[in-house]
Amino acid sequence: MNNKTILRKKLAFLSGDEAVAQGAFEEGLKVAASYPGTPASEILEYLSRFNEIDAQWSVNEKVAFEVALSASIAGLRSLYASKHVGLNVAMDALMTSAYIGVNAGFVIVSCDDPGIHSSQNEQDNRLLAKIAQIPLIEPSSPAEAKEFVKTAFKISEQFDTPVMVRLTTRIAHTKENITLEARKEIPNKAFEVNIPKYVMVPRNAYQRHIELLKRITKLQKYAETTPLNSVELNNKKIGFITSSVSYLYVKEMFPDASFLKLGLSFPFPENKAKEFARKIKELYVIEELEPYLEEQIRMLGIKCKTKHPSYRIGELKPEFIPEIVKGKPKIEEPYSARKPVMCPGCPHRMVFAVLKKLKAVATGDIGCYTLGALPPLASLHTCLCMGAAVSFLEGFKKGVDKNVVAVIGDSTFVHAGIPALINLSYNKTKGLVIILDNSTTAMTGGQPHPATGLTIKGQTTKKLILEDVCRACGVDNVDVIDPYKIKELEELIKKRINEDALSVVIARRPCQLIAINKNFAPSFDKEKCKNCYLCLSINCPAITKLDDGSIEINKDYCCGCNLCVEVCAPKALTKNEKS
Ligand SMILES: Cc1ncc(C[n+]2csc(CCOP(=O)(O)OP(=O)(O)O)c2C)c(N)n1
Repeated sequence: MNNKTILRKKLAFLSGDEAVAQGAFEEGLKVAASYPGTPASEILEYLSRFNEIDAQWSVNEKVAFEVALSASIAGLRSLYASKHVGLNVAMDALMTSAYIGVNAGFVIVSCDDPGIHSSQNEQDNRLLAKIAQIPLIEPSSPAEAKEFVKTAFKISEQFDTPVMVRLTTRIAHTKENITLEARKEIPNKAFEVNIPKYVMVPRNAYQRHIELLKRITKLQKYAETTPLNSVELNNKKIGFITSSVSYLYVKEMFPDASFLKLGLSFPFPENKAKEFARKIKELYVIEELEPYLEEQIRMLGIKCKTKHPSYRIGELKPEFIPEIVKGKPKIEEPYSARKPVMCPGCPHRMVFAVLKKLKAVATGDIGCYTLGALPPLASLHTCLCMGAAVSFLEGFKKGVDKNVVAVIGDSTFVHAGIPALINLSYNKTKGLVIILDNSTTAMTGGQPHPATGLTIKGQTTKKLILEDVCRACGVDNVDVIDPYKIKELEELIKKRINEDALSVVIARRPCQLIAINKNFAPSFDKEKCKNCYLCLSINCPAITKLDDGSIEINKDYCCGCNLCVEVCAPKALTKNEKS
């Protein structure tokens, strides 16, 4: 898409992620780097459409952060985006980036996931901005996200600092009509050698720490006057200090109240908060997750009412606000989400069926295959963070004697599994790692990664050969197998799992969502069916048990992988050549 096409449209219905990307594009962004993760993935996907922007999926968030930061130092406006936990991976770079500062504007977009819709935890990254001592911008809506990201670039250049723009799932994925504007072409800045600024050896870093605190003092003054922090004086009997989507929730429930709405919440506008508090009879602080605003407000000695600690867990909802104001604890609602399940024909399914049969203990990782932990498969036994499956194998091998295996997806292996595999080899650990290679990052929507040989712009590039990587890491046996060949798969896993060697089995078959299977649903002979329910053991959503106890194959769901045919002992299910 080029700038002219966009201008003709004027208005577009954009999500918060897309609005951030659009704002950054209009503000002259040149380089963007990210690693997929919900709810942040759409930012880079949107940016990748623009010829003016060099957008890349990096191998992981640390590398993405460093690519974007270095482009800023080299003089180009740049942006890093990730989900909240992605920033943990980039934390080492983040902390010292505050010391180094920037050259051209550098914006960090963190998309947090209150309520844990699709994450391993629900950490509140506002705290990370404070720890790193970088300005924190909190939009409340997609339209604000677009405007605020522009201000973020200006703050970054004015104060020589990385700036964090923090969204949450509700803002990232809510859609709103957004006005599209022309892109500003911002000239690149020249890179000037400045060793005391850019080389963080102890003496320089000490000096830069002093500079960092001076910068925070200046930003503190800015926070008092910027329109990002706005006061709405209405009914002074009740007032709220709030930020992010919480502002909209409170406004909906208490439209006549007074507000101090914080769009720049670190550094905290202390005087503005004190002045607001003086005018308000009953003051409340409303925020999602951690008591981040609350702590800063209490430190100023401002009297305020805050939420019951039970609201630190999960998302806020508008209907919670009156309850919070009444000082009531949260009433947990029953969890009613759809039960997640691997897709029909998912190539991961049979690996877990085999591991279950072998009663293996599987250290697991993050991806679609984490669903192997759910019954009836229930054969993935740990999941901590990306890459941990491989390092966990090492610890488990020290305690659990036999039948231990690590399972990890291809994208996750490239992200964080490779150093852990080198560690296994270096520390002489023997054991089996299974790489579930479905040739995509399926969990987050099917993004390419280095082992797919494709870039985000759909161009072919050098393809990382996983077999070669494993051998180079010091693995003794590297086998590649099609996980649809169930018997061979079982034999191979049995052979390798307790061998006195370090082995990797690459179970390779593309994700069903990228390689549409044209096979037909199997034939089902009800007469032969013994209701033994072996077919249910592989947890395929196309197979259901009806109320009368009989089995039904839903031909609309079935993709014809025929894995159920393999497990059907009475041979009631048979391969079908036509529908
Ligand atoms: C630090 C971090 N970054 C990103 C994510 C988002 N995420 C979850 S699983 C996953 C990778 C899934 O791809 P793969 O390992 O190939 O498994 P698949 O889903 O394709 O089976 C990603 C990027 C995350 N949970 N944590």
